[in-house]
Amino acid sequence: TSVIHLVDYRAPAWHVEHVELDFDLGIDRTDVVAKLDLRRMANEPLRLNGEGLELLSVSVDGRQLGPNDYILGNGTLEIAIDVDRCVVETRVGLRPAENTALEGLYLSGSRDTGFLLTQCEAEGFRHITFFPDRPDVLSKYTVTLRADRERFPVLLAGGNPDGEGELEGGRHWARFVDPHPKPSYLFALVAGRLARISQDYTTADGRPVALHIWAEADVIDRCHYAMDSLVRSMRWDEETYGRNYDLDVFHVVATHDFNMGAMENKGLNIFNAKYLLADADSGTDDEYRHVEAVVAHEYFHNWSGNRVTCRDWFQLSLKEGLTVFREQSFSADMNSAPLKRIEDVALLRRAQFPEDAGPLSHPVRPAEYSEINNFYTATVYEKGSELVRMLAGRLGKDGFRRGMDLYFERNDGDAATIEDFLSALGEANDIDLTPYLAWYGQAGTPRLSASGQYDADARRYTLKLRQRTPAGPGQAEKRSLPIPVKLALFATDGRMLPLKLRDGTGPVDTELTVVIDQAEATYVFDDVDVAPVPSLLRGFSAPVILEFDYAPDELAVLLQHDVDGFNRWEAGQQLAALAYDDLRDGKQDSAAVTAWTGALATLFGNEAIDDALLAELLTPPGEIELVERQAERDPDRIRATRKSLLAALASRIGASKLRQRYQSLHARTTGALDAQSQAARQLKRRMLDLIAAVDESDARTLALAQYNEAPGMTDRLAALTILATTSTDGAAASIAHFRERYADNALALDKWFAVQAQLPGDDALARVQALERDATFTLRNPNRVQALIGLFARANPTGFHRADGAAYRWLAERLVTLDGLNPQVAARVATAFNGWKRLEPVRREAAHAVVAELAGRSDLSRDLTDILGRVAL
Ligand code: DPP
Ligand code: ZN
Repeated sequence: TSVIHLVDYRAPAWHVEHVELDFDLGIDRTDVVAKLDLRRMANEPLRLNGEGLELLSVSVDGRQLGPNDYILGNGTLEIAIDVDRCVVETRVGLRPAENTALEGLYLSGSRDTGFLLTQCEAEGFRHITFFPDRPDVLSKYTVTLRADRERFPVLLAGGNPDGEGELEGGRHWARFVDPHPKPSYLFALVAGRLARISQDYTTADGRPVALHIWAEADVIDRCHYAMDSLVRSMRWDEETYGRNYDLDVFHVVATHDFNMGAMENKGLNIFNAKYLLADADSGTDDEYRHVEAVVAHEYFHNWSGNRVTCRDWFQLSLKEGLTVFREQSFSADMNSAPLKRIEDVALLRRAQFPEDAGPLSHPVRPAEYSEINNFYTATVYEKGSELVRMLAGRLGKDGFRRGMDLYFERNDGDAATIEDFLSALGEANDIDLTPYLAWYGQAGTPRLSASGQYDADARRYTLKLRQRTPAGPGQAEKRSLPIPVKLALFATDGRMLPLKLRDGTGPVDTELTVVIDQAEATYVFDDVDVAPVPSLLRGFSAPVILEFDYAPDELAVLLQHDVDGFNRWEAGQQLAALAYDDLRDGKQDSAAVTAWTGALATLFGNEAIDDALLAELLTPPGEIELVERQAERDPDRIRATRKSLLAALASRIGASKLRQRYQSLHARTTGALDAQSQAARQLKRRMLDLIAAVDESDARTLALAQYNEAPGMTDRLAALTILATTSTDGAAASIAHFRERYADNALALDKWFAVQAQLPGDDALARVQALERDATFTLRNPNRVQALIGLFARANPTGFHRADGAAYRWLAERLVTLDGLNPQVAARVATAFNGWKRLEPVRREAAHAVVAELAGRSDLSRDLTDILGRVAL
């Protein structure tokens, strides 16, 4: 397979100023006529990308070409042209119903009732027509759709509507004009029977906009929360960044068949139903928050991605990291900022740190790729967002806004690079941000080691910081990066100490940020009147792993007193990890175990603490994060040790107190969506988990009642999970009931698969195999595949990593079948093998055999081959 390198970038040889697309739509057969208005930029033949297209005709300036007038092959149509401007017209045939890869034009749902839609990012447009399918070719689009009126009553494309009418034979047409030049990956169309909800909106700069959310009739009533989120997102972007929407209509469409979460096509966002539908009966609290976040994310792309797009796919994080950052800030403003930070960092640690520690590790801006679809990763998205957060922190609120204004102004209507972004932010503030470029080019999670020394006589505290990034694929030597470390010093009684940094400028405060940009740095604080406990990397000020040799009682001080909500939680996580290590080594009553359980027992009795924060504090790191801390992983041992950690906490608090708290929360449980009600449900769920750790049968009794009385999905699913994890037999009736009750609700059924896919232990594989035989399971639906196979492989360590390797062999078989249907989804599931090298020897050997065998095959897609090739190295 060919590898594409960032250093080989060359500007496009031809621009497409304007494109006219004409679709004659049908499920089995769609014809596409594309008329490209071309302008030469370099002395090269015209090369258009095209894959899987049946070429029917091609003409240049009205002259039909014969097969000897062009070269067709290897995914390109090459035409030698000797003028500088011309119009090339191609006519191609497509077969949407046969498209199981869900890239290009395809059918969602059944032949009788489903609808047609497109997915073009990253390189799907070349499956629709011949085109220079690269993000730095920006064109104005005019799109005409024609179809049978009865079968396809709704016709949508991006841009503003520009006429519609009747045709002969029961057919009709609709035209759309997009005045904003855009790259081909932002093209979209939708055609079929869809219902809608609508709302009028007026932008801050006075433009009336019609907002429409479309979905199949049976789910349209579940789109109201998405509409509400959309309106709040639009206002927020006006208020926070001064960005207004720029078309007369904005469409959002829900589909059950989608490879990604959602897609920001200009004026026509398309969503995986999972991130658009939300109703109290079938959506959990988490899902409401996800809908709010993803609706905002895709809307925010209209500026960070669409108006200013990426020069090439290496710059993907330019739009994704930035948009995730914008989305996270929005969610923090809508909900609780510290809780949002905890959630985001937990995700980074669960998804990005492991990715960056294995063979699939890559920089936020990769230097090379063979299949770009495999770079829609946690690194590009979540770590990319952390980099923007560091820059925003460096510039401050007003400075960051100034920089963003300049970035949008300079690059509007253009395709930009990470350098363009940094230079706009920097120049608007007279600050040189180029040192931060190194973060974009260097993979791996930096380790920041810190040590402190207090000199009581001199009343001086000396803090030493050292940084080091481990070697990774293709990068043996790592450089030092600028790492902002926000810090404070606490006295053991919880007082924050004034910080008088020697040689520091700035006023004396209780919190400050130092930036270490060398391998080592030393900071001296004067007039420190007691030996302090440092609170470092507050708010998670940089995406690094902090190593500081805290004594358990020092962490307990921070857990009790830190006013930075994130660091308070973090102190608890660190302390829990120390307690975990002790329990693993058989030290039941160690200082760490006592300090962790003791501090939490005290917080548990503190009425002032918010229910949601308490629930987070009472949750130790998950199995996946704990796995990352071990040199050689044995999932069974990790699970057992984590269970005893929970048991130690539960018995320290006391079963009766847990039960009491559970009952009082349960008594006031409603299905309401306000923050307090959600927090109560979350804490209740923690109570149930903790009760289960000391008294499974009591937990089951409570869970069964909770399942039966649940006012909504959050309580119902939490109860089902407890029932199923504490006793699979005892849960059979509830599992059957759930299956029956939600038989017609695809997203709820996904949860039914997901709960069972994650049940631990040796029976897990057999259970998953039985679930594959359920009438509703299909490899053709990405959500269903992720719910069962994806979660089993990624989120069920004891089940997937069976010592006999049976689950590895089973997954390999499924990957091959899945690859024949949908390469993108197969490749994503295959990333579950990323960590195989750090398994204990027996499992490692079993995984290796499977990975090597798969990687040696020559009949797999480029997507899957790329992942396997890198994982096997
Ligand atoms: N649709 C994906 C996202 O918004 C890729 N652009 O992140
Ligand atoms: Zn995005």
